[in-house]
Amino acid sequence: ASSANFRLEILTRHLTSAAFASKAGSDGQNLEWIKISPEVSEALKTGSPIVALESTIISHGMPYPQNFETAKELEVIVRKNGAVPATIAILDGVPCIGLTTEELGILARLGSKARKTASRDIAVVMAGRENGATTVSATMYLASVVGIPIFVTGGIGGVHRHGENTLDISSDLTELGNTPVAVISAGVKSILDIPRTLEYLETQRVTVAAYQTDEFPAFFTQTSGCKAPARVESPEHCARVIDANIRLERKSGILIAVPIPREHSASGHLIESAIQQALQEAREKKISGNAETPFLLARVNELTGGASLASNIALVKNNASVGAKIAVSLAQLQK
Ligand code: PSU
Ligand code: MN
Repeated sequence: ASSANFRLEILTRHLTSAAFASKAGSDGQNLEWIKISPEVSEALKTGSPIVALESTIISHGMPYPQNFETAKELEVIVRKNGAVPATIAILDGVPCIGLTTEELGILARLGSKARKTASRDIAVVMAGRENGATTVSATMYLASVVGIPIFVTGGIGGVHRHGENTLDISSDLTELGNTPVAVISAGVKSILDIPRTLEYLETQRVTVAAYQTDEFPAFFTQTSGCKAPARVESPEHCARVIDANIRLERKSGILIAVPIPREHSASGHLIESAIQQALQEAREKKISGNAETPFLLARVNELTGGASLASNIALVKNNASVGAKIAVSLAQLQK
């Protein structure tokens, strides 16, 4: 009964969105407020597995053309593992759930000219008919609006170092506290304060589990020195955790932390020292707020001669494969 309810809920949400969309489109401005691709729309109707993907990672997280190649490859990996990819972004003010290859290309070429769009920014980007690359918080929110329960990314935002003074805590964490979507990531980067990030996730009631490990991973490295609150062993195990949260009607999200594959973690310590230098430079240049994460990512990539980018691409691909398998298991559980 629970699975039938869940599917009904997804369908209702979807129909509601579609109704809103056509309403918005008939007001003479020819502007739909949300656009769901035909493929994603069909998958929502039939209860087929879907994986949401974010777009800030494309625009601000990686340089062109690697960002475009990666965006396309992630979709291929999701499909190979039996799920439908739904990359989410805002184009000309319209939140889009599922992008065409051409649209992925537009976003990849726009790079940081697209606005980095967190949850709070969605309305502004819509009203201004801008192009917005959605962060983890905005992507989660839009995925939940249409009823997609699983979302794959590289790393989430967190409590910044010195966050206890600056209050710079990514809205990814509060969105995780308020939006019932499971986020598959490689943990958080050590550009952030990992112990405080874990504390804050607990405060936000987020279910956090590490995949096949006891430790919470630190993005470029498999370990962070912090123990994960829970451990999951397989895609089926993850799906059971997600299914339990859905049955409980918990309104908060889930974070599944998948360590970077061992064969790609070799340069982890080299990258770690680059991170220290980049943090120092960010402080000297007084870079803060939402410019900090993109600055650090780009600078670490320069300092490591591209090694961090290669690791980043490898771990996101791995997350896409794990995430798609979880989506397939979840769809089976809810049949
Ligand atoms: N961490 C990464 N790569 C990224 C981001 C974070 O390793 O691309 C992006 C994600 O979109 C994340 C956002 O949601 O940065 C967090 O930004 P902020 O710290 O400003 O909240
Ligand atoms: Mn911030």
